[in-house]
Amino acid sequence: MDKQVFEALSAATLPEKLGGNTVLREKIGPDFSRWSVKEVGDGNLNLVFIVSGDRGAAIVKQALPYVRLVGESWPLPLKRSYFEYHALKRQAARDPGLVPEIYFFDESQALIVMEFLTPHVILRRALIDGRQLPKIGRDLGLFVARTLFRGSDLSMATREKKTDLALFADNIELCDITENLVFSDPYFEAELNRHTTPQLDPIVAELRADRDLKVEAQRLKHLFSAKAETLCHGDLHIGSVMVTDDETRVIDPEFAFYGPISFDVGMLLANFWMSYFSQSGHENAPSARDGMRTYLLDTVEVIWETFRTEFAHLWRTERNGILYQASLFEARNDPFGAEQALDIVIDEIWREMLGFAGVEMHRRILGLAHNADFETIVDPDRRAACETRALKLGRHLAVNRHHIHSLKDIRALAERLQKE
Ligand code: SR1
Ligand code: MG
Repeated sequence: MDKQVFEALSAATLPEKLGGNTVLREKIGPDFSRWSVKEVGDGNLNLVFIVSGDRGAAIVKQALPYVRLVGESWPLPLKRSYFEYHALKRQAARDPGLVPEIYFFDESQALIVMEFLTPHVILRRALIDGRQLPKIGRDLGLFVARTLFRGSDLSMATREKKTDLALFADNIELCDITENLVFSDPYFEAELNRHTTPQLDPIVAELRADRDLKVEAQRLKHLFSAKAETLCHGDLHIGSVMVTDDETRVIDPEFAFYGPISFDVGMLLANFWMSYFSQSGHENAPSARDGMRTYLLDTVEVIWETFRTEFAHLWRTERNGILYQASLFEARNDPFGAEQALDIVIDEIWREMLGFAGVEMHRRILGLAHNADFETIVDPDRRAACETRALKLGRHLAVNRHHIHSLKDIRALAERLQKE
């Protein structure tokens, strides 16, 4: 295969194009004429193939030079594959076992060959189906704490961090997508917006006229663009997580960038709250999914508590970067100084995290990129009822984030909205 000229693969061309690759032959089987290939990509951007053969299987993920969801009219650079590769490498080092193993990366073809996860399914699909996964709360809480702490100035050597910051600073186009699609478009009549439920028109008009909400969304955008604190996954929704009852894997960090620690945490929790409100659109009888709803709110609490506890543990045991150096406090024989600083740092993450969660809930209903939790609810009245509750909680989180002090309060509001 010509290393210089990019060529999009298809199920038909893949065996011949990649059949000479020694890594693939070893993983899949030496005779590529016996490989079977299935394109399974259902995301917004890329091609994803499962390639299987006599020896085993692998995933081949290839970026396209445009946004798959929209088409060639929206070009998007292939280099996102390079950022995904580098992010996966760093995440594997920072929280071993939580991301798929990479077998091979070809920069010119924007192609990553990686472990085929089976019998894993996408977490979003599992939650729509009403499945309760016992390990995800703890696994995801640890993942965010470890990757976000260990990718920051709290942990990294300053030269290494600044070099890495420069590397990921070039992921401009994908940050641009988030800057527009998450923080701005939902709050005015942007061209790409689509809300598929006309019953939402009145609340959409209300939100777009809400000055406090728009100001908060821009303050959050300011944090997103300016607070280069750590290497974020950048698109940590429940479609970026694959699960079995025993295993959790985080995939797809092509939106990786240096941003606020709170960003990934907020995106993740928002997706559990949306799943919570979508459940009544998938149940056959009222209260049929009460257990699932309780599980989802419990999982939010497990994620946050695990994140907080692990972050505090890493703060006490691995704080070797340029921030809040232990020597600063120890020299003064002040063991409580670092604990006081930790409380302040966690409190700031909490307040930012709530805001990011709020705008993520809005953009998945009002913007371009929707999620299947709501989209697969066939009855538009039921869908509108579910989406309205999510929009209301999102508004509360974004606007009142400085006055919300516990997940118990958010739980009470979510349960109240659910009964409306
Ligand atoms: C044009 S890309 C739309 C969305 O898909 C990705 O998964 C990100 O969430 C992005 O915002
Ligand atoms: Mg993705």
